[in-house]
Amino acid sequence: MDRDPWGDTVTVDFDEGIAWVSLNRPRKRNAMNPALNDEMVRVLDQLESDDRCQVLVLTGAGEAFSAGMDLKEYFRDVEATGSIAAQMRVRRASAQWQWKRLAYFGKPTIAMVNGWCFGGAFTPLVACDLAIADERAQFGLSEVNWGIPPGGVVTKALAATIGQRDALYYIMTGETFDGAHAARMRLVNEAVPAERLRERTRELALRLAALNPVVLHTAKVGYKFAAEMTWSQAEDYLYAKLDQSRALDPENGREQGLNQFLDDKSYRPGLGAFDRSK
Ligand code: ACO
Ligand code: V55
Repeated sequence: MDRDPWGDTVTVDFDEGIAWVSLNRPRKRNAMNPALNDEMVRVLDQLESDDRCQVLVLTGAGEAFSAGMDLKEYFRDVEATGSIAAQMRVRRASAQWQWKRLAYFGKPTIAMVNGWCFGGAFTPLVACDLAIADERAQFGLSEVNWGIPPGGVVTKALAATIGQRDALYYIMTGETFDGAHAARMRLVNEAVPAERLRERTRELALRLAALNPVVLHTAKVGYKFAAEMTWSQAEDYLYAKLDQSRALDPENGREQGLNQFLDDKSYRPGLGAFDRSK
């Protein structure tokens, strides 16, 4: 397995087309400080054009996925500088990787929630296309517990996944819930026992890695943008996405798919994908 030396707040391990990206401040429960946010912007930038990354898995080193924003370095220390420009800069880097870059990343993304997931960590969690959690991982919107309403786009991310009753319950009480409950609320796709977490994530990642990357990218980006459009805009945009996918696809997958079903009769699209190797 390759491992690249990026910096010390994030690690990336490459294996089988999967880039396993770990937030790496285990002694601070992977709390996101400005250094980690800056490093994640660079990591996503590089992985976007790295062929060893067909699918990105985001997880955390040690016991935590991420304990949210670093209350000392992201809030107190930045405020202590008294500089509005400094505050804007750290907020921008944070938003940059946590949702702007991650949500529209050029390859499929899976959040593998291995432990604690608090506050600001909900943003990259929801920005990932899919999510698998350890059934015993603990989640919480702990902002109210220490005295702020959820900021950034944390609340927006909740609104994009779970329903209003559950969202307001956890936003307003700050209570924790486990991975199994996160799956019931559809904050994550599935919750599995800790010992199956990595294997289940790997299996899902390999399935995605086997599919046509241009089609997957246009499909996911199409879904995310269309969700914010009117129906008429969405119709026009999604047809444009369809044509873009066809124009960009070096494999000419659409023709292959049609030929193998209609002419060769070698597979059924309803039951699985066509053979990309032909
Ligand atoms: N910001 C800054 N430091 C943190 C954070 C954080 N979000 N989370 C953990 N740490 C630090 C602790 O201060 C401690 O540092 P130290 O060893 O230098 O004293 C170290 O990480 C280990 O933390 P413990 O609390 O000792 O670890 P424990 O395993 O007992 O508890 C837990 C883990 C529950 C995650 C706890 O650390 C915690 O409550 N963290 C804060 C969670 C939170 O509310 N995050 C902010 C959400 S709001 C937002 O993101 C905007
Ligand atoms: C939060 C997250 C932020 C922020 C303020 O509630 C609060 C979490 C990711 O940025 O700037």
